[in-house]
Amino acid sequence: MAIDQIDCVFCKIIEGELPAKLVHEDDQVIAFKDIHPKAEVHLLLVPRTHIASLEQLEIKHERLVSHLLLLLPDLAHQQGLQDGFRTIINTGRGGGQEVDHLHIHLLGGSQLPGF
Ligand code: D5M
Repeated sequence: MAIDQIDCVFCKIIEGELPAKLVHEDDQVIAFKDIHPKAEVHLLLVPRTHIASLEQLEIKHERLVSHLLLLLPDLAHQQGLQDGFRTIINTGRGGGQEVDHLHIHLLGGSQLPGF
């Protein structure tokens, strides 16, 4: 395991070493409830592969990226978000990223303020 993965909280969830409220898992991605929800529904979609952030994505991740994007509406509907949802990817400290493992926030369930 690479050094940056050893202390990665999301890698630990993926490995089953930390608990999480999973709502989806497949061979490429897991999704679970955010521990500090900012909306009625707040999920995190996380690739099983440790990729630190959007800036580390490469062309070889093309299939994974489309899989992540295509999963979003399915998960939103599964969570009862028929009226829409918000997605956020924080990148780097300047972008508000706290966990250095690429993830997409999926939020909804109450009227979110305009952005
Ligand atoms: O968002 C990182 C998000 O990860 C933040 O909303 C809290 C969430 N988080 C951190 N640890 C956990 C665990 N253990 N379970 C579930 N959710 C967690 P960022 O975009 O990096 O600022």
